[in-house]
Amino acid sequence: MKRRLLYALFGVLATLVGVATGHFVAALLNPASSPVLAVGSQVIDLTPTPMKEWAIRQFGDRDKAILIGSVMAGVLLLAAVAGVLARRSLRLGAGLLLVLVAVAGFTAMNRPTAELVDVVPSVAAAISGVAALWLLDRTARPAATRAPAPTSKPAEHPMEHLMPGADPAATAPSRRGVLVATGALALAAAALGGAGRYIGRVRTRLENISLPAPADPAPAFPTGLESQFDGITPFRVSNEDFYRVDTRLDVPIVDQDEWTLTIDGDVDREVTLTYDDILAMDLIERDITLTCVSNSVGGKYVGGARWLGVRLTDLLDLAGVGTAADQIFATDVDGMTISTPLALATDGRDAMLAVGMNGEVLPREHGFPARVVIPGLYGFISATKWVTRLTLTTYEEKTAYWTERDWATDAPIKISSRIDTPKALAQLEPGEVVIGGVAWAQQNGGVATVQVRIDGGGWQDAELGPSAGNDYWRQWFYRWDARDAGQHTVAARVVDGNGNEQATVRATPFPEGASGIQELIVTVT
Ligand SMILES: Nc1nc2c(c(=O)[nH]1)N[C@H]1C(S)=C(S)[C@@H](COP(=O)(O)O)O[C@H]1N2
Ligand SMILES: [Mo]
Repeated sequence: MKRRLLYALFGVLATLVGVATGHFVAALLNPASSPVLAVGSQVIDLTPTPMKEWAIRQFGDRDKAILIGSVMAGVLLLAAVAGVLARRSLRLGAGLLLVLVAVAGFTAMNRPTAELVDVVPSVAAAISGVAALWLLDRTARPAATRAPAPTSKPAEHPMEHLMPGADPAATAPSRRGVLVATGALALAAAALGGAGRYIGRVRTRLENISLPAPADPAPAFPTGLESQFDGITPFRVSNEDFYRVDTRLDVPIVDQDEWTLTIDGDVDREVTLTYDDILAMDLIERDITLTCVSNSVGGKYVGGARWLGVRLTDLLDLAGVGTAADQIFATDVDGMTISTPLALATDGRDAMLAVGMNGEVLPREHGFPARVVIPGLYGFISATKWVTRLTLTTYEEKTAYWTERDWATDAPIKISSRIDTPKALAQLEPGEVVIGGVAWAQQNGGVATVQVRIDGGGWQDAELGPSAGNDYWRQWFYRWDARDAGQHTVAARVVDGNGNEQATVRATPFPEGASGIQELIVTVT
């Protein structure tokens, strides 16, 4: 029993060595070809929509960490089985390990943009994992049984070589040897894993790029309400704090000198532009609020930023759009696709291909070298990050990633408000309580009013913070005279410039965005 446990540990350790080696080699070649990431990404793509929804609801931002964790847990369980098998037969154990790596390698090679080199990390993982298992097995096996000396009498029982030898002193495995080998391999795995992460971080620095000034700059950015009231989301969300939603486990590392953007499909002439070509065009600067279809009412997948980029219509004009197309089918570096209704993207709104965010080079998390940003549409039908291709085509002809998963194709953002302060279930001192948050609408109406309702009474107008245009959210606050001790409900809604009120009907994020009124309970002490 004890030996079985020891061998289970061997299997796990050998696998960790393999995974760390694969991750390290991938960091040098192509981070996305790391066996763990390849398998994780595949799992994301294969996960049914309701389960994905559940994971986002359940785990929020940690959904990816939990996914990688679960994949690793599953793999390590199988690794332990491989170890136990290796006690009986090293070949069998190593065979199971190889099957595991083969699945990962196959997955890595199956990604749409995979190249032949992407198999290298998996091969490295296989070699080092099996070598580690062999080494561990060698140190743990009694000497006499490792290399059965040619004897006149062949073994009669297949298990005989596992039975205790005649001279226990000569054949007993050295406990120290096992300890040393285990320790050394654990260290090696940690070192390789750490080095892989370090290389990954170094490779993601973008310090040396400088962006040109906009030909069409945005006006000076007003001071937000966060300077007056604690707890209201900053009017502009920093790049570090900006929400991130995508199907990627790691951050794609795209070399701007190798990157190109191609505009093809139903066009007069196919156009391919380099990063420098884009930077040489007239750049516009705009304050635009981005939000995710997966945001629940009151949720955090929404943010305001200042974007720098070229007008989408300027790009499309270079290619000359034909008459048949009704969608822009965008493809990212990894082959992931997002489709946008052509009519909405070209109706005069400030749709752009962004290269800068909040005065900095577009961060890798948010789509470096370039991403699409379109006001008024949810990110999943507009905001393609790491974009490499815009294909003018029809919905009939081509189906994008989320369309295949039954999400809507036409999904304008729903007008909504969020209460940032007080927090749900807050305990409040009696007296004046500032209720505050953010609200957003469509560009044709903008946020006209935000209203607050206490304990189901009438809707009271809140005060709005400064405006940065209709494509951008507004902050708001309301001074509530909280006199009566006990529980109270606080609700908020937005009304847009066309008189449309935020919908009261509750809808889930799937398939075209959540709706309803956010209401929270607080206690006045
Ligand atoms: N390449 C790519 N672009 C993508 C996605 C993605 O998964 N892959 N997710 C989209 C979704 S659902 C949203 S809401 C926005 C989020 O952009 P952010 O992560 O910069 O906030 O990016 C969009 N662009
Ligand atoms: Mo999204």
